[in-house]
Amino acid sequence: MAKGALGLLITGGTDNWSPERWRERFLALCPARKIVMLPDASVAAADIHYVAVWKPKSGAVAALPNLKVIFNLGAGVDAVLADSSLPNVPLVRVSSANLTSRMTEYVVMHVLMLHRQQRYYDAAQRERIWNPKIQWTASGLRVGILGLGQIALDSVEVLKRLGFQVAGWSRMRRSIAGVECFFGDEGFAPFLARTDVLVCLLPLTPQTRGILNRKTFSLLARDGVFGAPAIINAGRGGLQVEPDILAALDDGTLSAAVLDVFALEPLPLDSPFWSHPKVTISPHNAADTDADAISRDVVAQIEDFERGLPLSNVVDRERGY
Ligand code: NDP
Ligand code: OXD
Repeated sequence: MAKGALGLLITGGTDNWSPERWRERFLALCPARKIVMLPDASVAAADIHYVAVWKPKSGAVAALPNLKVIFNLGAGVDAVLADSSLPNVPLVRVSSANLTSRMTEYVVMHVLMLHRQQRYYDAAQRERIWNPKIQWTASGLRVGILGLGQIALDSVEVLKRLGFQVAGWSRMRRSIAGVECFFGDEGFAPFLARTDVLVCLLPLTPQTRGILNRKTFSLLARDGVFGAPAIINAGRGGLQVEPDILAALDDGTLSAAVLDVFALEPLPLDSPFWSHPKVTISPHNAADTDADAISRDVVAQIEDFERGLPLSNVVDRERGY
């Protein structure tokens, strides 16, 4: 019997992330299975049993009557769940040690850049200014992480090892050695009140949308070493209210913003973030994904699924992550 086909619904991406490159990868891994880029008139919709998606167009997955599993090619599933016509089949996301350690590199690098005032030294170098600033110890800085999931837990361990005072905020109660854990609505304000650097590693859901807003910034600690708190967002652009970030930087509520993600990506050329002196941006690549490893995982999961074994990293559609 022919194996169920794998359809690809991949928006955007160049080089390693181009839809064609993904197709080549899957073909190399499972030559006996039909791999098609959808829509494809040469294959009956009923023969597609699996799809691998990245930001699929709304409605594109709904037209596949025998779909069994949707594989999202990244960790965040907000773009997939935004489609109200999504069939009710398991949605699998990426959760890998490789992605997690790249995210940890990003988080730790930017906490250290803020902590060691590296932006100041970059500017001073350009002006040939030799002016060492006060250097405080890591234990003097309170880092607070929004989200205590797969990615945050790894960052927490490295930040702790470096000596920072680390706290985290989650939906459910968590307990992590050496970390002050807060949860739910009640824990939000006390968590912010002890935080100098707010790192956002939340998924984008209806509950978390716009959480990085003026009210949130105003609740952050103001007695820290920087004088005013700083934020780092590597979750999703929809988590931040961008005019609020700009206003908070301009009136001194925030001392700095480090942003990897934006409401609109690519960031429009006329965005004030590009040239703002207190903003550090990167083009949504806090963690580049290892496409070869992800395709191997998708294929291994399909094979396990067909043997009757459970899928891993299945998203809880009710929770939205
Ligand atoms: P997880 O699903 O493992 O963890 C999510 C965490 O967020 C959990 O701790 C969860 O709480 C918490 N959370 C969710 N909703 C709420 C809420 N309403 N209130 C409080 N806490 C909440 O996700 P990952 O760590 O794997 O990934 C996080 C996000 O990082 C992804 O969704 C994606 O958007 C982003 N990402 C960005 C990348 C980039 O390159 N910029 C790369 C990879 C991911 P609880 O523990 O109670 O469930
Ligand atoms: C992801 C991402 O969610 O790269 O994997 O943003």
